[in-house]
Amino acid sequence: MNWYSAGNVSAAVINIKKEVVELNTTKSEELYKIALDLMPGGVNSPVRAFGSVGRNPLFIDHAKGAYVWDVDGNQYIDYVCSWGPGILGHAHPEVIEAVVKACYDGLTFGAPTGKENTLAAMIRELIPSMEMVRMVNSGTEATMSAIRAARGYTGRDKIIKFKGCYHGHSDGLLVQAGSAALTQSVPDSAGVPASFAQQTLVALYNDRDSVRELFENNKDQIAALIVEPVAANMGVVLPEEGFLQFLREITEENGAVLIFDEVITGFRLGIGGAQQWFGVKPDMTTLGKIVGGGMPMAVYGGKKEIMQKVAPTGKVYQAGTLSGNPIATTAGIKTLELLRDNPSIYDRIEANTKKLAAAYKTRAEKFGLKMHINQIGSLMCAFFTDENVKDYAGALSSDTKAYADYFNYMLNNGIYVAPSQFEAMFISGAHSDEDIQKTIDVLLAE
Ligand code: KE4
Repeated sequence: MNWYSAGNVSAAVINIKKEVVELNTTKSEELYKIALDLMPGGVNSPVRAFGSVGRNPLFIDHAKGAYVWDVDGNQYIDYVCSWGPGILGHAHPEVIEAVVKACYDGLTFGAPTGKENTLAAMIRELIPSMEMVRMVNSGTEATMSAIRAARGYTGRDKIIKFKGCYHGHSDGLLVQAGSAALTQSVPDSAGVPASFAQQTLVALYNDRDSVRELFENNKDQIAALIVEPVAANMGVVLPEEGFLQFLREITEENGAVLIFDEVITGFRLGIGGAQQWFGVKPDMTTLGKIVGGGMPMAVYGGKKEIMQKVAPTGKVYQAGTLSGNPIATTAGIKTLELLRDNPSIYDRIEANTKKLAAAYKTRAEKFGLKMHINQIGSLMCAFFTDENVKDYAGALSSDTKAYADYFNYMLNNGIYVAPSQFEAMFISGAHSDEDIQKTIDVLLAE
């Protein structure tokens, strides 16, 4: 069965961009209709709206291990993993037990706790470049604050980011952004004053000349260069050999702060993240997702001389009511302990990801599909193009309609992958050999 036909969006479901039509009403549909009246697009984050896959969103009832269940009782093998935090699988018993216990001691104090010391020390042990850290509540806050610290440290205003990389939704970073900004084709968001965007220079991922040119044309004006060491918000695009080392050298030469946005890759590509994987040491790093074990928690940090510019020791102001709260730190500590003390998880999830990547390639050959697979560790992406996707233009060459058909085919067969071509597929320690085999069977079905 060719999923192009099998996955064709049934007439019974109307793309949300047009209207929600009650045809085969399900509980998800009912909740969605209510949500549309309450929240923009009925969601609290745009990618959840399923806007590019031609069907209305699933409302999730609960999740456990490798599975999510929607409110209609349908079970799916989950490869979204809440966009990355779920490396241990959903509701890991030891994480839940620790969080529930912590809740009885109070949810938030707005005062320092020993747990923040524990988590900060673990982060420094596992990612030594993070000599000093500050905890915040989202990846957006982490990247926004890291850039402010870099500006305060250098006294410079401009930053460099890469087209198609996504670092959250702070004004200066919503310039040629990836993730849902790319999916919704609003890489330059409305509401961002041109004066803000002017401080953000945009280079091309894996294109050294585009970086050199910006540094040459903005001598001594660039505070920082921020990069996803593995781009995972234009689909998954790997750094070419030596590219990260090149960024390390050119930022060093120009007195600019090198920021690795490891919100996705941190503790995902191994316990030391992408900087350990590639052996390149940034000046600052941002973490999110896994570091909070599923709770709202993110971190920015790096060289002590930079971080000491942050209030109250320095003049770079940044604050947060719930930053480092005892529940999120509990979830983060337990998650990192489980990963640190069971390093074999990384071999297992990488091996399973490689198995899946091979099955996608087999599918493409078997049915003569245009498909390119990028995979590293437990991250992968199936691009619907015959180009070797190694940059933004390559990612954009993908057939997003074919992706939508693939998404619906997989969903109709009990497998939940990212509802957008420009996201990553995440494999967790909870995905069993049977789950992987079922996924392969669905991929290779006639
Ligand atoms: P949050 O503000 O969403 O916690 O993190 C922003 C962020 C920063 N840096 C990187 C590399 C990221 O991938 C993200 C957020 N990732 C997206 C998924 N690609 C979050 C999902 C969503 O926007 O709903």
